[in-house]
Amino acid sequence: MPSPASSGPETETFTVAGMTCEHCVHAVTTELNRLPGVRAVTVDLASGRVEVASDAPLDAEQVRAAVDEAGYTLAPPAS
Ligand code: 9UX
Repeated sequence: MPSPASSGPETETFTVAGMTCEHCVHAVTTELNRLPGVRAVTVDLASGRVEVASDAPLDAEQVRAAVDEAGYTLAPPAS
């Protein structure tokens, strides 16, 4: 089972604006799951918080593009 020495599972949290129903959640989840290395996507509809677990750090522009593709807006990082 090959595993890169330097990178382990990463979890990053984003905020997505505009999601108002479970279909929105599904759209965002589906698009983010298409990104390379993504293992799991968890969306909290009420808060708009999106957790993405991946094999390596995500490229912010890819995340933005995926959220955009789904029809929503990635909020600026809170910190
Ligand atoms: Mo329905 Mo969720 O249009 O956007 S998918 S509210």
